[in-house]
Amino acid sequence: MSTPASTWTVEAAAKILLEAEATRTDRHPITDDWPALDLQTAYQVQAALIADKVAHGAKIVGVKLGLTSAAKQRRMGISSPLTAWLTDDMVLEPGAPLKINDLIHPRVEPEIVFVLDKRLAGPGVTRESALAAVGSVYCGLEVIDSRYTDFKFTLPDVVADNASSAKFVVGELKCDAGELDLALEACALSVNGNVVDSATGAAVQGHPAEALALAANALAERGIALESGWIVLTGGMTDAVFIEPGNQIAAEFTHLGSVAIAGA
Ligand code: 0L1
Ligand code: MG
Repeated sequence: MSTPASTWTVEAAAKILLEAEATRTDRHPITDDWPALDLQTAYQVQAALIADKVAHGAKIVGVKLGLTSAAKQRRMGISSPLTAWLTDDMVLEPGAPLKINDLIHPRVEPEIVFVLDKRLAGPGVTRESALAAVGSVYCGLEVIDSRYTDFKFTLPDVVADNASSAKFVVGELKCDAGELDLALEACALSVNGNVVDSATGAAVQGHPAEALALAANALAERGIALESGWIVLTGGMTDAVFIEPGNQIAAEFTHLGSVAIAGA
């Protein structure tokens, strides 16, 4: 039985999404029952959900951008990028297996990852000022696991769901962002050794530092700055691929090294 629209609140929506994650049960979009859920309220749901995780011991380690590439926007049918939170319990160490049964229907996507060595606060952040706050750059893989059936959602739904966040792994090769042309940095995504997709950093808003600037300026509208030491996932460069037990998903970059996840 669905909850009547009149009884929905930010806290109720956050609780339902947290339960879906904890019980590994997918559900229909919240906007099916609560059509009035707008973007601003969806970010409040996201904040409530993260506050609950922090209250239970999780630590914020950074932010992620979602839907920053045309490949991702086309697949999800949503043309606006969004921001969400990374917590320490999402970190997957390089080489650690991904336990598929801990998740609902995980997919994996390659990303360019920044680690900041300066605080970055909008508004007015540009690609150049964003890059000046970056300490190092890495390759990465994000595991997304929408709490919505078949990854079908509207923009407010996915924002409320912390942008389908589940896990992420950061590659071991540390690079200097100033020494690379990240728009030209190429990535080949493979499943069990077969390349299934490829992209360059230009796929991410023209340059991954544009995505970082976008995050800083968007978060500033909510009074939030990016802190020194934070990790920033700049968004999936290609469409995401499903991962199953026994599968190995790998991303090989031209200069940023390579990173892989094995499904167990
Ligand atoms: O990096 C991304 O674009 C993640 C988007 C999150 C939404 C999704 O694809 O489920
Ligand atoms: Mg992503």
